[in-house]
Order: sequence, then C-alpha cells, then structure tokens
Amino acid sequence: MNRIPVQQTLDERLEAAATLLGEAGRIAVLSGAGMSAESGIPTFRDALTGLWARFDATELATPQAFERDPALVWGWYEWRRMKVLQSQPNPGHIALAQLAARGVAVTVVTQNVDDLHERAGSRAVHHLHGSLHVPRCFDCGARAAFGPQIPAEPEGGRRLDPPRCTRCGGPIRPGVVWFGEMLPEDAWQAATEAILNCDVMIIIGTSGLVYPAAGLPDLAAGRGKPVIQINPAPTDHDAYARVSLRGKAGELLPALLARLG
Ligand code: BV8
Ligand code: ZN
Repeated sequence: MNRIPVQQTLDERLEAAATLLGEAGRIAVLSGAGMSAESGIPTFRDALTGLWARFDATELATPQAFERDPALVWGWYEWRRMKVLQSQPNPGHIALAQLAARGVAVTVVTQNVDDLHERAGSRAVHHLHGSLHVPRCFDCGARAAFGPQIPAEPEGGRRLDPPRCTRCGGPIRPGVVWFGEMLPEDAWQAATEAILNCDVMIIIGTSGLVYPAAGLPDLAAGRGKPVIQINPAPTDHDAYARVSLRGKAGELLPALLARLG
C-alpha cells in the first residue's frame, strides 16, 4: 500500500487527502467522541469530570450498572444529554454536511450518541452505539418520553431516578448501546455496506479501542480502500491510514473542504 512518507508536511498530507476526496464519488465516515470535542462534549475518556471523576465510564455504561443503581446511571446520561442540548455542531460537523451538499455520497457512521451530525445537516447518519435522544423502557423496550427537564448543568451531574414506563411501570433507560450489548443490526448493516461500497473512508476522532466498531477501518483497508485519519494523537488506526492528519476535526475538515474548491 503506497503510504504517504512520514516526513510529509501537514500541508502535503492535506493535499494528498484532498486529492483522494476529490476523486471519490462515495465517502464513508467513521466518527468518534473527538468529532464532538470542539462542541464542548467531553470525549469518552474524559467524560467523567466533577462528581463522576471517581467512576470508570466502562463501569457506568453497562446494563449491570443500571440494574445496580439506576439513579446513578440515569443521572449520568441526563447530565450528558443536557451537555448535548447546550452544544452546537462545530465546523467539523458542518464541513462533513457541506461535503455531501457537493453531490458526493457521504455516509456517516458514528459511535457518538449525540445528534450533532444531524443538526449540522448530515442526512445519512448511522448510530452504531445508539443515541441519548431515544430513551426506552428497560423491561419492555417501549419507546419513552423524557421526564421533567433537569436543572441545566448540575455541576458534574447528580443521581436522578429514571422515569417509569407508562406501559409496564419498568424503569426508563438511555437509548444507547452499553458494553456487553449487541449493536443495532440495521446500523451495523448500513455501516458495513457503506464501507464496502466506498471509494475512500475518513476516520475522525476515535481512539479505536471499542469493538466491533474499531474493526471497521480494517474492513476498508483490507479491501484496498484508502483511509484518511483525522486525530491530534496517534491511535491504533494509524496502521490502516493512507494519510494521517494530526489535528482537530473542527480545523482540518474545513481545511480539506476548502482545498476541494
Ligand atoms: C459487543 C455508548 C457483542 C454508551 C459505547 C470484555 C468484556 C465484555 C465486552 C468486551 C470485552 N472485551 C471486549 C469487549 C467488547 C466491548 C469492547 O470493545 N470493550 C472495550 C472497552 C475493550 N464491546 C462491546 O461490549 C460492544 N458490544 O461487543 O457486543 C457482545 C454481546 C454480548 C457479550 C459480549 C459481546 C458494545 C460497545 C459499545 C459501548 N458503548 N457508547 C455511552 O456513550 O455511554 S462505547 C463509547 O466508547 C463510544 O461510543 C465509543 O465507541 C467509545 C469511546 O471511544 P471514542 O469515540 O474513540 O472516544 P475516546 O474518548 O476513546 O477517544 C477520543 C479520540 O478523539 C481520541 O483518539 C482523541 O485523540 C481524539 N480527539 C480529541 N479531540 C479531538 C479528537 N479528534 C479530532 N478532533 C478533536 N478536536
Ligand atoms: Zn415497559
């Protein structure tokens, strides 16, 4: 695979990435928490600030944690949902939506549970790990409405009893995929299809630690699809990247779009 030599400057890498995008008719995007970092949403690794500092996110994001202490888990997700409601899509989300507006088929596959891609105008968005905005009953699975809006931004969040299901009285849970839970079949199907049919894949703001999502870049590279990575830090995905752009999504995506003329 003809990788861009390491000594390339960022400018030359941006040029190489823009050339790949300029020739592409179908682009598959895999986004992670870094995509929303410049919107003020803490990334998963640093999602635990304030009250939550003493917990491990992978401990809270499980069905067992919810069964053990529903108020703690529901409070954490409501705190995160409030942060999303108070946030705006950043220039990175907007650049991806503008890329699609140029007539290129852009399919966004996201690990994020916020709706910032949609609010930026992206049309084809698939949530591999669910969404904060679709709560459902933990027992019977019925879609649910949110309880009374919690006071904006309780410092670092607090324990909150989840609302009860109007159908069976069970506790309402966040509509996200927890560790140990299966990913939604339709989102996974759509993701693999988009990646198998794409001309180029862009991986943005993900540390590549959580499976099976973390296996998707290999799916692309394994079929010779060029992969562009945007991340300020090195990740496990570096090995698959034809071009690795070290920097922030909110800065590099608009820069790439600008080079497409
Ligand atoms: C599954 C929703 C089949 C919830 C999430 C042992 C026991 C049990 C399971 C496992 C195990 N070993 C492996 C597993 C599988 C497990 C897993 O992978 N665990 C990991 C911890 C090893 N996976 C699962 O359980 C999945 N299900 O396998 O089902 C099954 C069924 C039954 C039994 C067994 C298996 C389900 C995984 C989904 C979990 N839910 N989210 C919630 O949000 O609360 S995962 C959550 O964490 C996110 O969705 C995301 O996927 C992940 C965080 O990763 P990132 O998005 O990459 O974010 P991170 O903070 O890590 O990195 C941010 C990056 O951004 C960094 O690289 C940073 O440099 C960069 N960045 C920062 N600023 C910017 C930037 N980039 C660009 N611009 C910037 N400005
Ligand atoms: Zn119910």
